[in-house]
Amino acid sequence: MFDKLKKIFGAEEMPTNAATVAFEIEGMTCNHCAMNIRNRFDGVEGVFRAEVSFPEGKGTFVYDPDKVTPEQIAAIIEDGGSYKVRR
Ligand SMILES: [Cu+2]
Repeated sequence: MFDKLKKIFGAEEMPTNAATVAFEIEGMTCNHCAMNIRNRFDGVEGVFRAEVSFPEGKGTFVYDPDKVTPEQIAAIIEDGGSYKVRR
């Protein structure tokens, strides 16, 4: 997994302590919802990767635990109230 991340982000951006969290996400009705959620993480410091699947109703996030918490990631998903993370 770290090798894969290195290829995507480049060695200099590669966190040595990257963690992964997956959430079930309620409220997505189409692929655009998944894209919408994914786009919320553009430029969010400490989130290296955001994968959201509408068919699976799920989001997987790779993050730096020194900079961001799973609760903060969940709050970004739920911002605006359209989607709900099942914790
Ligand atoms: Cu949608």
